[in-house]
Amino acid sequence: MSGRVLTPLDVTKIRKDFPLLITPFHGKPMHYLDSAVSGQMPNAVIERMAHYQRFEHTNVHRGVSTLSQEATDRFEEAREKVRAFLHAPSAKQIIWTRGATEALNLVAQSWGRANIKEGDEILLSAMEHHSNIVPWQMLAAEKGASIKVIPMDDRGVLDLDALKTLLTPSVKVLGITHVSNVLGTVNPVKEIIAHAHAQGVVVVVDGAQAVPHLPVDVVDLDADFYAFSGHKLSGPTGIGVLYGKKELLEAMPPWQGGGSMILSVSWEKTTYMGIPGKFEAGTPPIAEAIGLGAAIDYLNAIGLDRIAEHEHALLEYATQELDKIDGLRIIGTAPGKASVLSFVLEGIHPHDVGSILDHEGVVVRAGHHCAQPVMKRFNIPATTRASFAYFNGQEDIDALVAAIRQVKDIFGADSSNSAEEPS
Ligand code: C6P
Repeated sequence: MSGRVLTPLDVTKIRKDFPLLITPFHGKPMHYLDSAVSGQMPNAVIERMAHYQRFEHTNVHRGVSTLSQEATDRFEEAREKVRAFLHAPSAKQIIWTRGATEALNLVAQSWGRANIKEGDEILLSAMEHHSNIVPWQMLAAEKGASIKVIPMDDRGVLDLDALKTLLTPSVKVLGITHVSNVLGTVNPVKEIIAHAHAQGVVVVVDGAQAVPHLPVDVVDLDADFYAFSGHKLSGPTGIGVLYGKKELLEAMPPWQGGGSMILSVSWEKTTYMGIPGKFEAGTPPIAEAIGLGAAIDYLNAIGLDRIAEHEHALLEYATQELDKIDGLRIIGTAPGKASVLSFVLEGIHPHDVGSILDHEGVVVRAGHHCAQPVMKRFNIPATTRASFAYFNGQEDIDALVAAIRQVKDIFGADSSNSAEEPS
């Protein structure tokens, strides 16, 4: 074991805010290394949501009751917290969605249907999550458009020269993940957006894996759209965000119809609210939005820069320790990665690795991570992925390394009994 990893955060203190993390798991200490699949919520978030449910709950933007007005105020305060978190110019540019997936579908269905036509091209990076592939494929099939892919090298670094060549006049939109959920690559989105804008191409950034790990300024990035999920940001499931540039959002048609998003409805004609209301049909996830606001307060109190520094130190330590294990190959070695560490063990299926780690109290994800084209690019069926958060410490990584060594002992030299990938 190496010496103590020096980081700016007091992990022992932070963990007291997470009952799950200090509760034994399979009779062993819990080592939660799966924040990329979903973060854990601190007590402050859980309690804020419970308080809303117990004492403040009703519907929002409906009626004149004091209760409704106060719930609306809390709901809109949460929107303002997201605005400040993303450094967006106006809270009107923050649209509530169910998650990153719904936010990306909103862009494809609303902006895409209005702006993509036959023969157009949609440019995506080779490391997109299915959420930033499938909505565009559906749109392309509907419109007779086509998809082109920006390649990456064996480290998981995008080929920016290829990007420049691919940015032809037929390209109308570029979808790019800020941070890869498999490789941990932090893409130079500001530079990529500048190249795209030089050709008049609209850029949709999938920020699902970025916002938990690095401060984001959508104005500085000049992103046209930026999407993320609350549950990867220490908030609850069921809430997500789409940020969009004002002029784009205003020009876009609504994508779902119903209550709340209208100004007036008659049999002859319906008129719609302005932004953000026109994109928020029906009763929204109110407690979840307020919970996300509480999560942002919690993270701000720790400090986003300190979180990034902490996770960087953990990632470096984990990389160094995993590199020492014979037969282990890290998938994704781009410089300046964020806190995701995918790996494969020679001759042992990632599902077997994940299961054995689980019994040792080490929670990781094994599979294709909803990024099958990335698996194909690296010619592997799956990876085991450890992902780090501000509540992880050196002991979590030491437990990971010890459990991987145990996997190797169990399988020994003979790995012929390794499981096949489930179909
Ligand atoms: N990735 C993972 O284990 P939703 O499901 O809408 O909250 O997030 C979708 C999504 C979009 N983009 C990226 C880059 C993501 O990583 C995810 C979710 C999880 O990697 C679950 S598949």
